[in-house]
Order: sequence, then structure tokens, then C-alpha cells
Amino acid sequence: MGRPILPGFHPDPSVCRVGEDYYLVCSSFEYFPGVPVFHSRDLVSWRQIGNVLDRPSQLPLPRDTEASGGIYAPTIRHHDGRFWVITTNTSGGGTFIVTAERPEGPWSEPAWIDLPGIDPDLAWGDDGSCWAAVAGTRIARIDPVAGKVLDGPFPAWAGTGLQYPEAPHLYRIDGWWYLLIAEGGTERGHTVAMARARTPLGPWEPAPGNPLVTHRSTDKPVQSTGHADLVRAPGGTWWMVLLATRPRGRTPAFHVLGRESFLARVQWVDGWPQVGEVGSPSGPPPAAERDDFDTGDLAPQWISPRWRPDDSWSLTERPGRLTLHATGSTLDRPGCTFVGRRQQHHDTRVSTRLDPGTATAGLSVRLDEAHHYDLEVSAGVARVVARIGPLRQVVAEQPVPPGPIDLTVETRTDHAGQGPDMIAFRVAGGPPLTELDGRYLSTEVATGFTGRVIGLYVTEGTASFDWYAVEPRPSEPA
Ligand code: 6LW
Repeated sequence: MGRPILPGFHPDPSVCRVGEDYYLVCSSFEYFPGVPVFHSRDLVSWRQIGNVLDRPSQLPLPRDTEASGGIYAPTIRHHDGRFWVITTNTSGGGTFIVTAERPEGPWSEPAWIDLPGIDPDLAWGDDGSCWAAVAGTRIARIDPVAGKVLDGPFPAWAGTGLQYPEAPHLYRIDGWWYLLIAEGGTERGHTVAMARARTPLGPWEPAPGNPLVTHRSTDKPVQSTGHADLVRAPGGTWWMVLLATRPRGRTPAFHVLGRESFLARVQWVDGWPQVGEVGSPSGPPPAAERDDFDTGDLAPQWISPRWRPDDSWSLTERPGRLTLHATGSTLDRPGCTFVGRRQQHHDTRVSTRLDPGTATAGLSVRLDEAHHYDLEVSAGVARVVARIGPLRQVVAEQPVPPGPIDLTVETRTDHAGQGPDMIAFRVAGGPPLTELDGRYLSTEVATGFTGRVIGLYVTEGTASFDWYAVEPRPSEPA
């Protein structure tokens, strides 16, 4: 079937290598902290080691930042003994560069740069000149430290004529400047294409084999392949990371995990890359995860929409628990206290032990403010609430005893293509209160660039959570 290297909402991957170590970043949109950083030794197994943007001074997201606004496609490079990330805050400030000595951080404050456009790239010439490319495609010579455009931007190769030429990356290889882009838009028509020139200013010669990658109009289980970056392994082999989706269920299929990161082998033939199968059947199998909230800080996987005010959460108020304080907002509006992790597997069970006290709190499967299913406890009653577009409804209710209670959501996708995607909700390990069709929490319904996040929330009062556990279910095919 083709396994992702980073399942769940991890789009727009960019990768670099330092010695034997690979580092990868991807887009984070309206979530804080932003731009997750991963480490790998083999390009297949990745571990998140931090977030590039972990302070509000680096990630000023207005409270009304739209879902799928915020941080678009970053590029990570290692140059001159430092790591460099260039990305765009589409909700304020535009494009900026941050640097770090170590990829886990701390990363610098932003150097904002007046270079309109998304999907910025950074590349250095043999003479030390630094070039930035943006979607469109336009290329400028820049001073990456001062955040200044020195020359340009100049128009560059903008693809074979498909819509949305974007995601440019420049590489200096064997005396050429190669320009890799995505075309066709991030949906089913997505492609990867390439051109080369002797200077960053052209003239550009398109690859004879364009598109280098596309799954459009095929029945492959991995779709929307595009937005790629290349990396050379120490032994001289080349690899591509790129985004793709895994639509499932009855036609037209839906994808519920957002755009995920995949790997493909690259071989150079007559000066151009040829790209192998996207997605490794031998990749790491889905792994269980558990957080007992016993550490001093939240693990880097925990994300919150827009901002996570210091007074909204605590790991010390009740040691060994995550305590959340309501802010006055709800999951239907920006500003709610919500701490979650990306849903990474089609078939998974996510559980938590909630001590609700007198609060209204629970476990939510969230795509955005207008698309979420919530299993919550309030005043001795557990209920399932469905918010789908303009509609909000309590779907099931059940009385529960006072004190800590286990909440579970189970997701189940129909891999045979006959039926819907299901989400079941249980309290205290009992039978499901109800099952809801998960296709309403898909990108095809909600639109946007993110994917599902399953998280802990409170809308009234103060509640604490003892642990959070993810168990991928065995039905997940490779
Ligand atoms: C983006 C663009 C894209 O920055 O989607 O798939 C946009 N590619 O390159 C948001 O991820």
C-alpha cells in the first residue's frame, strides 16, 4: 500500500543532512508550537526532537488566525555550521529566516524579509551568494542574516503550465542549478517537475521526463504526490521526501489524516532524477504511544491552535497530570484550551483518564473550529457532541459516576472501499455511546491544509488528565 515516513498531518516536508544525520521539518499552519523538527539516521524512522517556532515572538499568530492560515511550507538547510529555516507566516509578517546551532533549538528570533510569496527556499552558490526562491517561481539574491533582498526577485521557470507552480527548491549539483517545483495544486492533480540552468537566473531547461512524480488519474492508494525535497545520502544515493494523501472508503474517497510525508528513491539518469515508488512497504509499523505527563515539560508533539497561554495549562499543579484551565472560549471558536496530537493512523484507539472535577472537559477529534467530534464530561453526564459546518448537536448522553473516568475514541477506516470511516466513543471501557461517520472530519468536507488532531480540552473550569495513550489497531494494512 505504501507507508508514510511521517503519518498524519505532516505536509510540505523539507530535509537536510549533516554527516550521518538527517533533519526534516514540515508545515504547521495555525498550530503552536510551529514547524516540527524530526531526526533520522535512515530516512525511514523519524523522531521529533523539537519545534523550530516555540515562542510567540517567533510565531505571532493573531487570535483570529483562520484555520489553515499561519505557517506554510518551511525549507531547512545546513550551511556554514548552522541550521537555517526559511518559512512564511501567512497570517502576519510574511517570510522570515531563523537559525540554530542545534536542530532541536533554541532557534533565533526571526529575520523578516521583504520577499512576497509562499514556499520560500534557501540555497548557496559556490561563491557564497545566497539565493531565495518563492512560489511562482521567482528567485532573489538575498542577505539571509540581515533578511534583505539584494537583487531581484527575478522570474524563473514556472513549470510545464499546470496551475500553482510552487514549492521551489534550488540545488547546486555537478555545475548545474537544479530547480525542483510542485505543480497542479496540492490535490489529486499534484505533480513534481524540474528544470536546470547554469546560473540561478537561467535560462532554464526543463527535464525531458516531467513530471518527475505524479499519481494523478491512477488507482494508487497513495495520492496527491507533490511538494518534494531532495537529499543525498552519505554513500551517494539520492532520496526524495514529498507529501501525499491516503484517501479511503467508497468513491469519491476521503482523506482524514491530512497530507502526510513519504519517501522515494531517486536515481540520476543522463543528468536528471528518476523517482521510484512513493511510500515504503517496509517502513516502520504504526507504534503505540503513551504520555503519563510525568516530565517537566510537554513533549514536542503536543500542539494547540494559535497559542497556548502559560496560565491555561500546567504539569506541576497536580504532579503527573496535565491540568487545563478554561479560557472562556469553546471548541467552536478560536481561543479554546486544547492540547492535542496529530491522528497518525487510520485505525487507532486514543484514550485518556480525565478527572473532570466540576469542569466541562473531554477528548476531541478536531479538524478545525467547524469540524470536530467531542466526548466530554460535565456535571455527571458524558456526552458526544458533533460539530459539522453550521450544525452542532448532542448525539448521545450517558450518566457517569463522579471522579476520574476513562474516555476513548476509536477510529476505523474502510480499507476495502465499501463503506464509511467510523469514529466510536466510549466511557470507562464500556460499549460505544455512539458511532459517527468520520468522513465529516476529512479534508474533502472541511477543506484546508491540515488534518485531524485528537486532543484534551476544557471549556469551563479546571480539569486534569492523568495520561494519554495511542494504540494503533491491527487492522491497519501496510
Ligand atoms: C503550500 C503549497 C502546498 O505552501 O500547499 O502542497 C500549501 N503544497 O506548496 C500549504 O501546504
